[in-house]
Amino acid sequence: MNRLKYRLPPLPDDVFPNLCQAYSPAGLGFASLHFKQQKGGRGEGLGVWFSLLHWSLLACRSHKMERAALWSLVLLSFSGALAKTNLNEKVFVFPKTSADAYVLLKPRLSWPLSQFTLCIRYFTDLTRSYSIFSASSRQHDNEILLIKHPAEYHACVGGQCQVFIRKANPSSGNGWTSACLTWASATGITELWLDGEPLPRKGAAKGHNIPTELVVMLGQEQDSFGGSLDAQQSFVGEISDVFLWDAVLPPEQLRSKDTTTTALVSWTMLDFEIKGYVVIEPTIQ
Ligand SMILES: [Ca+2]
Repeated sequence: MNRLKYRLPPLPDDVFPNLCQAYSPAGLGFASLHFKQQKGGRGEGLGVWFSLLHWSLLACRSHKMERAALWSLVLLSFSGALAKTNLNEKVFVFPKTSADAYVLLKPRLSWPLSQFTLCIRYFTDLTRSYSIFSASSRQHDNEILLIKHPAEYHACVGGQCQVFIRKANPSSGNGWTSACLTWASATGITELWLDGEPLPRKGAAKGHNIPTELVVMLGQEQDSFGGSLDAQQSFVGEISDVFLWDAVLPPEQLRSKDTTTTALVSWTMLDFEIKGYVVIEPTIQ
């Protein structure tokens, strides 16, 4: 009796063969879309679901698998495609200088970006240059880049970089820096906010659109599409609260560090992959 309690619902007899027939071609279509856009883009998530559904239905038809097992496959495919992690109250620790430790983020852009806001918090005692956020495209290794040099920040969009200099001493007491970068294609205007305060605005890449196919990295600076990493620009320390929006957030929201707007990259629903020596730890301050 106990076993019955955990059984998944069976598919109705008349629906099952129709599903097999209807989803076989649809599954192939979505599967090909998936393999064409493996690096992210419209339809990838759907592609994963339907390709798994497709193969499970084919297997089911040819090998007469139990229908309950089919449901498990379908449910598994959905849960896998939706796996995202809430890293609230957690940080990525980058423990040491390296050219092979980083975190890949997967924003899954549905269309080219004509504007964005990037926010990130970090904690480091590095005195050399270090990358804070690096997104490369096939056209530009510095498609979106925020990098700190000893005396200045460089913010790049579409391969065009602007220098930002913070003259006032950092006011935050706990050593963490909160940085937000905004950019709008229509004007090219680029804003860098540090600890809730804006620096004088600059402009770059007016009229540019950021392509959907990006490799987004924390911890390293890319000098080619997904590679050419330099240990001397690697990040060592802690990174938290990473968000990327496809909008320029208004000043009041940037001042208050309000992250409630739906984001392409959200720290509370993060799709990521750790490469090399990077550790997730609870926040300690
Ligand atoms: Ca670069």
